[in-house]
Amino acid sequence: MNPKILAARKAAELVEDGAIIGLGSGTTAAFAIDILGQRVREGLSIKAVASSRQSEMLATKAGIQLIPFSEVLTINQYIDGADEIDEQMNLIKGGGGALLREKILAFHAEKFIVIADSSKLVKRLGKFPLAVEVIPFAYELTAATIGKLPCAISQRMVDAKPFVSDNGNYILDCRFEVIEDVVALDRELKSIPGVVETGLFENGLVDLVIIGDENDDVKIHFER
Ligand code: A5P
Repeated sequence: MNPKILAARKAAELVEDGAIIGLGSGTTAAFAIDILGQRVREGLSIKAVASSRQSEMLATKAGIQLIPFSEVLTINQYIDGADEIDEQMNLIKGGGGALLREKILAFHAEKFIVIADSSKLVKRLGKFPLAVEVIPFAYELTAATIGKLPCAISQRMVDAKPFVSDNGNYILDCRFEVIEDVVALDRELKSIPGVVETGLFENGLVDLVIIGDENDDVKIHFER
């Protein structure tokens, strides 16, 4: 079976009746939304908030009730994928461009459950380009300053036009190859005016990492 489905299923099994769930973005999170939808049709009662317009649409299609943030007192579990997971359980996220909303949900969740296939496990972060969300105003200046860091930087494009996030911002993909200090780099990038958020999720945000592999095995790699 697809290892992403194995991880998504395991996470969906942890969801209990009455929970408020944060829905992540990307292909692995989409499997989780689909499986949660099946559980809802079988009688599970949950409410949800989503980290992207795409996931909102998937949740609606799956029959999961979405609620406005004004009604959210707590997010019991936030379930989302990752692009890279290092040995300390720091993450790179944002391959789908939803990093800002994802980080907001991960930060406020009681439990952040990361689901992925084993290809996402790396010794150190950095091969996957780090997404940095920037305000369109003067983004050329913002990009030039980020470009002074040891990374290859490119603006994310779709059909030869700038990719625009759900928040109306641009994404700069920064390939560092190796990120020595996750917290320091996140802080340094966010000290540049115009940078809204980075795809670096430090391990303090993460509570559980579930990995599916090619041998149909699913393992919990980290539990806080
Ligand atoms: C979306 O912005 C991302 O953070 C995704 O969670 C990440 O890119 C993982 O995506 P897949 O589950 O599609 O591999």
